[in-house]
Formats: sequence, structure tokens, C-alpha cells
Amino acid sequence: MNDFPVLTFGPTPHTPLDRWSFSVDGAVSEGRRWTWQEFRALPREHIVKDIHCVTSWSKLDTNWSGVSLDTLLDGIELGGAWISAWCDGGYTTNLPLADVTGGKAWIVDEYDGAPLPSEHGGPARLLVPHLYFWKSAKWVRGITVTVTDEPGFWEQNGYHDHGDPWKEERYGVAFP
Ligand SMILES: Nc1nc2c(c(=O)[nH]1)N[C@H]1C(S)=C(S)[C@@H](COP(=O)(O)O)O[C@H]1N2
Ligand SMILES: [Mo]
Repeated sequence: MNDFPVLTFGPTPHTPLDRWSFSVDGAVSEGRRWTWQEFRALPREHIVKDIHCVTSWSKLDTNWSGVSLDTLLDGIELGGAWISAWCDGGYTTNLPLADVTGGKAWIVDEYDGAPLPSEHGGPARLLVPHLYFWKSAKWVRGITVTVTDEPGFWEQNGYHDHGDPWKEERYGVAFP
């Protein structure tokens, strides 16, 4: 796990598992919330994917385990087309629902068969491997479904709103 860089804005939060929960709220027919134990009991998937950081490194065949966003959103009626992921520590990032549903995004809590280290987002982080890695919010605690696109931390600070590595969507128009 020391073989890929730690890139964090601000200090690493350490939320104890008995105070951890994951929520889905916002423009939804009903909000949901899972404790750590409830989250661990959800159906999980193993994910092997390449990841890409905007600062040019990539890492091939990274190995994760976690719960698909499809599972977390299952049965909820969605009244918006975007999500805002929010985290311990205050980080946020925005994504179109289309980029996090259909087998494209997970809340992961294991890397290489071990609990996700806190510097890499443990207990759990968002994993959206097909977009630049700043979209993969560490220490994620919930997603809020939004009716309009609401730029998150890096998106307000010069990074591209969408962040597709294959289109090299690195920086937004306002980048100085
Ligand atoms: N909560 C939070 N998530 C975050 C960040 C952050 O500063 N805070 N940085 C992002 C950026 S820019 C990158 S490249 C990746 C880095 O993940 P890593 O530290 O596991 O390599 O996390 C993303 N998720
Ligand atoms: Mo990054």
C-alpha cells in the first residue's frame, strides 16, 4: 500500500467505527443510513481497475472490495441527476448520477484484501475508477442527490467539473 502516493488536502480524519455511518439523502424518495456493521453486511463486490491521478500518475490493476452505489441506491426514487459526495474533514466532490450508477462506482473499505488504510481514505472511500482520482473521495460519509450540479472542493478550485482521463478533463475554465 506504500506504492501509491497519498494526496490529501488537510489532515487525515480518524472517525471511530462506532461513530461511522453512511447516508444517502437529498432529492430522494426516502433517505437511508447504514451503521458500519450494517454497511459491512451489504452485498459486496471485488473491483480490479486502473486508477488515474490528474497530476499524471496512474496505477494499474488496483484491487478493492466494497459496496456498489447501485446497491446503496437500490429502490430509492431519485429526484435529481447529480450527487455530491461528502466526507469527514469537509471534502466534497460532485458527480453526475450517470457516472456512479450502472456498475461504475463503489464505496470501498478494503484494498489488496486488507482494511483500507486511513491515509488512503479508510474506513471507506468512494471509488470511481473511470474518472480522475480526485472524484474518489476519501473518508466518505454520504452522498446527497442534488437537482443541480454543485461543484465540490477541487471543482471550485480549478479542476474540471467532470474529470474524464481519456478526454484529459483536468482543469476547468477558471484555472488561473
Ligand atoms: N476527503 C478527501 N478525498 C480525496 C482528497 C482529499 O484531499 N480529501 N484528494 C483527492 C485527490 S486529488 C486524489 S489524487 C486522491 C488521492 O488518493 P490517495 O491519497 O489514496 O492516493 O484522493 C482524492 N480524494
Ligand atoms: Mo489528485
